[in-house]
Amino acid sequence: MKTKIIAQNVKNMPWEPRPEGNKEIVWRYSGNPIIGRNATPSTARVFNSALVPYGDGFVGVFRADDIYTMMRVHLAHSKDGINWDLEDKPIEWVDEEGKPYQPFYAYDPRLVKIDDTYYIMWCTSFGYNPTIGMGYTKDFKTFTRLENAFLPFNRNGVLFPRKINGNYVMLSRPSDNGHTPFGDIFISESPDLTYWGKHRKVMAATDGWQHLKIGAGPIPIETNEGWLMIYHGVLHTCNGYVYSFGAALLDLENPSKVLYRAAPYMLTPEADYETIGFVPNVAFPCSALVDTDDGRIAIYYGAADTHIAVAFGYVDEIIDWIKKNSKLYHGDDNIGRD
Ligand code: BMA
Repeated sequence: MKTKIIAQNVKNMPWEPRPEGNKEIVWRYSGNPIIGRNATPSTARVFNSALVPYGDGFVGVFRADDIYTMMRVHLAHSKDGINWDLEDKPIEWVDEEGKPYQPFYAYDPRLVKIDDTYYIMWCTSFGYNPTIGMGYTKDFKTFTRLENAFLPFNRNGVLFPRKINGNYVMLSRPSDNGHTPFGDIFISESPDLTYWGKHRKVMAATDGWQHLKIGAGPIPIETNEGWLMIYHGVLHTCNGYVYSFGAALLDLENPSKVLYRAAPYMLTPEADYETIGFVPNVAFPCSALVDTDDGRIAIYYGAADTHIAVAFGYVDEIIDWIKKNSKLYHGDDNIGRD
């Protein structure tokens, strides 16, 4: 392996080798979708979700829309990363004094381990408007909410897995209250996860599969080539939005700077479980596992707002592919604040 990866190592990776003759940069797991409709009595659909290695298996925070079509986040455990035990009740949050503090709704969670703490970001309701909710757990039993990171309207808050130049760093996508018809990726810093500032623009929606809006996906993966950022991009068709995903490399010390950005998508909805469902044509990645020894990667994505699916690849190949197909757009070259 050429690339050096600094991330939470996954030994017992869920994995399937590239099918013979497959030339795509990432390939779909043949057992997709791994979880879907009516997984528990209270949950109708389980999709955009995040997980990390934990103990001798995995733990995850899963987006589930319930039988009233409310957006919730539930805890789930797995031995192999493929078969999941999903709790029927949503995660119950407390505030920093230990008093119950439940969000009105919660969706599209991300999950990252920093030191001995697991941080969860999600799209939360703040005065019934969406913004980035944050909290942490050390044991997946008690979940403590922190201050909401940003003012409404915002979505797709993704914390980096370590401080950079002394500060926590978070990607986000300022938006509006509906099915937002715009959106670029921004980055903010905080010394303490309470006060956020030094906001910069990372990159903008451009053309083709990512012409309408973009949003960060899994926790960025640190490599010697830069931060590997997998993100979703949206195309507006006459039949609605199509969510694909692609990848870019961000500067290690200044991740508001895009080094390379692949022009084509990595994956666009093609399989039935991506094109048919509650919201057809959605592939929405929120999480990735990596084996830092051999660079295998498993990308978890929500499919058609109905199921969870997995795609596999190699970090080495993805980085080569990004560089070979890179096209930087106006706004990617660290204009920061203009
Ligand atoms: C976005 C979010 C995602 C969803 C996507 C497609 O705005 O709400 O949770 O997967 O739309 O419906």
